[in-house]
Amino acid sequence: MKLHYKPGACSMASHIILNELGASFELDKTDTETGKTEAGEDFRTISPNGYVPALITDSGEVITENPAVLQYLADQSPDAGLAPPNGTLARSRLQEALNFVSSELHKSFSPFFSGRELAGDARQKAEAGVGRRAAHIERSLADGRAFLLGDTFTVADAYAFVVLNWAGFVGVSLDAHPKTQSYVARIAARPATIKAMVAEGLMEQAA
Ligand SMILES: N[C@@H](CCC(=O)N[C@@H](CS)C(=O)NCC(=O)O)C(=O)O
Repeated sequence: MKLHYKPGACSMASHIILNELGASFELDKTDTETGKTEAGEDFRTISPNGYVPALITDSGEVITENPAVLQYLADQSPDAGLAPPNGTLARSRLQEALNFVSSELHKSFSPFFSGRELAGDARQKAEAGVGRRAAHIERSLADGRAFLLGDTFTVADAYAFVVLNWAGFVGVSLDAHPKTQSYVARIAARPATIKAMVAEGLMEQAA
């Protein structure tokens, strides 16, 4: 398999999951602005929408969209338990969480990455948008569960982690959401997460 990724972008969720699975994979650092892959290909000929992640399967299929890529990876190794079995209520809960992260939490960060200066009212509005979505994560963790679906880490947690981790990067405080802060720290400490962050150049390997 090959993962087209951009350092620290949402594609890091799939990178974390590939590490969690101990899968054999290649990485291709892809510049979504120039549209060039690390291997020098035109990324739009691989994935016409031009954004990451794009996963190339061993049979050469291209899978895009975070919820689809993440579930595909989990389903390759069902024994790893990174997604509940298809057809169960728990699987619907996973899809509910993935879709929330994708269409609500992830997109609430869009104003910070638009390339335009974000200040004053516009910034306040954007921060409030992130805060409302973080409040939903906080409510999901209210019963003391370690992860979004309960006590088991799933692909939705990898995706939620990557997006929530952007808060620090764009200077949005999560102090009003202490369970969410602990959740982010818990996932940041997983060996698969550390490995992905080191490989993407976001942190240094501990001595
Ligand atoms: N709907 C897509 C959105 C992916 C997305 O927003 N990717 C961002 C990085 S987090 C990207 O590649 N942006 C560059 C661009 O849109 O040109 C998904 O869920 O996979």
